[in-house]
Amino acid sequence: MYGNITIVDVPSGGEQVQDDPQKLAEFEARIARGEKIEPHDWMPTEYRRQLIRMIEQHAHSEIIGALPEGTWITRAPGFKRKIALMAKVQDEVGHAQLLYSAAETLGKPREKMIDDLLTGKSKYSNVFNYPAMTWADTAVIAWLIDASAIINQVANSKGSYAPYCRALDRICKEESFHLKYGYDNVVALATGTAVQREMLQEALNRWWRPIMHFFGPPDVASQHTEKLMRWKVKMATNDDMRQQFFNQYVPKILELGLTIPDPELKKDPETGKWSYGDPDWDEFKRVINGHGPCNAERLAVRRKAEENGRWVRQALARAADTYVAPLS
Ligand code: FAQ
Repeated sequence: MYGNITIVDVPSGGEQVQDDPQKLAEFEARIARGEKIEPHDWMPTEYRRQLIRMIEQHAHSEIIGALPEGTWITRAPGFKRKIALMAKVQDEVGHAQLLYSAAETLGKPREKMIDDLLTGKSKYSNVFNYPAMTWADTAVIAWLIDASAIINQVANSKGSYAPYCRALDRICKEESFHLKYGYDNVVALATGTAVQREMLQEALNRWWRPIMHFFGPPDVASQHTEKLMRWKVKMATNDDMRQQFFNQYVPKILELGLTIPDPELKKDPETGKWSYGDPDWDEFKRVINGHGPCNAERLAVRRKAEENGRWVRQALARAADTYVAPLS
C-alpha cells in the first residue's frame, strides 16, 4: 500500500502478459455493452498499462502546460487580464491534480509518475515545448490549444475508465471557459491596431504546426490507436480529431481576417475532408523525444519546483501520520 493506494506491479511495456482468456472475454463484453470500468474491477494488464501511460502523460501536460502562459502573468496587459490569466494557470495545475489522482487509482504512485516525468521517461504534450514569445502567444494557446484539448477530452470523456471520464468531465467545463477567455483575447488583438494584428498573425504562424502535431501522428503511424479504440479509452482517432479541429476552427480563424500558414490546406467539397501540407512530422518526433526548443527548460523548472516543495510534502505527510481525530 502507498497511502490508501494499492501499488500494482504494472509491466512498463513490451512484455507480453497472458491474461485469463475467460476474464478477458467478460471484460471485452462489458466494454462492448458500454459499461464503465471502476478501479477495483478486473481489467487486462495491457488496458491498465495503456491507461496509466495516457492519463499520466495528460497530467504531465497540464502542469508543464501551465508554464508557457505562466511566464506572462507578470507581464499581462492590465489588471483584469492578469487576474484571468492567473486563474487559468491555476485551473491547469488543478487539472493535473485530478488526472494524477485518476492515474493513481490504477496503481502507480504519484512520486513515481513525477520521477518518470523528470527523468524524461514519460512524455507530455509536444505543444508545451515551445516558447510563448509575445502576449499574442498566450491568446493563441488559450483559444486554439484549449480548443484542441476540448475536442480530445470531450470525446474521451465518453470512454470506458470511469475515474478518467469523471476527471475529463470536470476539466472540459473549465477548458470551455479558457477557450472563451482565449477567444476574447484573440478578438481584441485581431480588431486592434495594425501592430497587434501583426503580432497575432505571427503567433498563429508559429503555433500552427505544433497544433497540427497536438492531435498525434497520422492514424497510419499511430501505435496505440487501434487497441485504445477497441477498449474505448480513446474515442476518436488522431486524424478524426484533427479534421474536427479544421471544421470548427478554420472558418473562425479566417473570419477574423487572419491567414492560415498552410497554402495546401483545403476542404474537399464532396467528402468534406480537409487535406493539408506536411506539418513536418520529423519535428514532432524530435520534440516529443526531448529535443524541442524548451524541453530542457521546462523540465528544469519542474525539477526546481519539486525540490523546493519537498519540505512541504514531507511536513504534510508527517502531520497526516501523527493526526489523531478528536473525540466527538
Ligand atoms: N505530444 O500511438 P499514438 C492540454 C506520442 S492537455 C507528445 O497516436 P496515442 C490542456 C504518444 O504518447 C494536452 N507525445 O498515441 C492545456 C506515443 O508515444 P509513447 C494533452 C505525443 O496515445 C491547454 C506516440 O506519440 N492531452 O493541452 C503526442 O494513441 C492549454 C505514438 O502516438 C492529452 O494527453 C503529442 N501531441 O494518442 C494545458 C489527452 N501525440 O507513449 C495548458 C490524452 C502522440 O508510446 C494550456 N491523450 N504522442 O512513447 C490522448 O488522447 C492520446 O494520448 C493522444 C496520442 C491523442 C495525445
